[in-house]
Amino acid sequence: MKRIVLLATFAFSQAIAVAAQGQPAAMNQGQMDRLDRNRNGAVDQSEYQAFMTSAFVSLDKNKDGGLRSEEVGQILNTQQFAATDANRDGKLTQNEFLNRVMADFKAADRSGDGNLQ
Ligand SMILES: [Ca+2]
Ligand SMILES: [Ca+2]
Ligand SMILES: [Ca+2]
Repeated sequence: MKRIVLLATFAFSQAIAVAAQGQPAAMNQGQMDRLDRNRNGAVDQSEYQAFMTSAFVSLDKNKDGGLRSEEVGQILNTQQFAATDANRDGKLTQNEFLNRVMADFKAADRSGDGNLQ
């Protein structure tokens, strides 16, 4: 069960990275490098959060401060959207989005040192 969650969240993060940068490839070393702003070879929580905050803004095409299913239809399926929409109002706020992706970060950080590498 835990393994399935990790795989799903990793795919989710990759999809966000691709969507934000408009490139038709999975998250690769070049994209990891872009997240790694201080070039220490690891992506820490603040780097990841900064990236995801900008991803939220670029995904919010109509600039209403929320993501509706049609805005993220290419990267989230119905189940993933529902899992992220904590208050079930059909819209992802920046808080809901960041809560989800930062939980993904912690899940992906298997060593628990606050860095992804
Ligand atoms: Ca870093
Ligand atoms: Ca929107
Ligand atoms: Ca919501």
